[in-house]
Amino acid sequence: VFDEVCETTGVTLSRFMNEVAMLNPELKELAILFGAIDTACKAITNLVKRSQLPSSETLGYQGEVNVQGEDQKKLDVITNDLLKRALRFTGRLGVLASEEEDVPVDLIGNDKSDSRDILIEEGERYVAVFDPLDGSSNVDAGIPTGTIIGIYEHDENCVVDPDCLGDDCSEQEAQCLANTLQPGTNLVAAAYCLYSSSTILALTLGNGVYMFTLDETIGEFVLSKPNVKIPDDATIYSFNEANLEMWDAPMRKCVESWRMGTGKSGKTFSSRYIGSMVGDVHRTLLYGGVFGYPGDTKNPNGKLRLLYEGAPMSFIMEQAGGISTTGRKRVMEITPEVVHQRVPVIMGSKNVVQEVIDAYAAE
Ligand code: P6P
Repeated sequence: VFDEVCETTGVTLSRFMNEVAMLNPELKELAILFGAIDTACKAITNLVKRSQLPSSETLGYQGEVNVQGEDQKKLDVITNDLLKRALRFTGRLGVLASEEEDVPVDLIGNDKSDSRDILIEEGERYVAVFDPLDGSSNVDAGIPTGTIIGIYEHDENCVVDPDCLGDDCSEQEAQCLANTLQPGTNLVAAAYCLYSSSTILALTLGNGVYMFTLDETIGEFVLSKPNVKIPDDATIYSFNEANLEMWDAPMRKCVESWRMGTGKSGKTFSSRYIGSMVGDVHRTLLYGGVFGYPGDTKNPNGKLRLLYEGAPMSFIMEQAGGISTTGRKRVMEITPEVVHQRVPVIMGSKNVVQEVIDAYAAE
């Protein structure tokens, strides 16, 4: 039945997750989490679409700077709170980490501002890491943006006493921090939601990649592409070539060979880059090719964050039959030392990314 339902385009995301939970009882709580993600992404897509209306309250800057040192746009803050709240009220989360938070927010009694009690379940199962609105600086220009989410199993040793104080609290928070620092190979699920000409939610539970398109006439995500597989070959590369001179030599050589048609395929490539990871990765999954943000002399670890950008997107890419590497190492095998650690990412069609791996190996 799982295959039948999960191959039947048009089935809603909630029906899909219910089937998954019925056939895999141990994933019941994951299905509840995805119910919250479903709702949150519908709310975020509305906020993004309406953000350009003159009457919109969500335009412009919050007037704060986030832990990345970036000017926080109002939408960053609103979408972060929205996703945090949606996930929190499932009661299935022990800890979460977000690009907009400077330490993981422990959900056990940590935020008195919530009017309703936080449902506290013994031994919460999951840790969520997310970038609530990746590429948010593109919203004002109507360029696609996205939400990226990774879900790990939760180590129940990570408990923060709601009445803890001072050093005792920071020690407990440190324990929670350590709990979110898991390699991508520990991910039990990953998803992104693309806010573009369509709103598309792609997810993997470790058994293939499933894409759902928001049908606004019924207000539901419906299965549109079951078991997505990225083409093994294609002639599209997607990098910010302005940084080319600063890249590692093997990376530079590969892009130059693709441009000149002297790479393995013998064909010249097209360049496609929108500066919004979810949009660039989504196109790469469907059309093939390679997306990357390599390390360079200015930023040896590139720009993308390992925990809530590189690892979840690599999980989805690998589940679709692609490869995701730093050039020297599989992105999913890297254990973060700090929450906001950056990582070089080159991901896409296996025969194209293999050229990059071979070039680094030959250096
Ligand atoms: P650059 C958006 O700010 C982002 O984090 C990713 O979504 C995107 O892939 C990358 O940065 C773009 O960076 O330096 O090319 O503008």
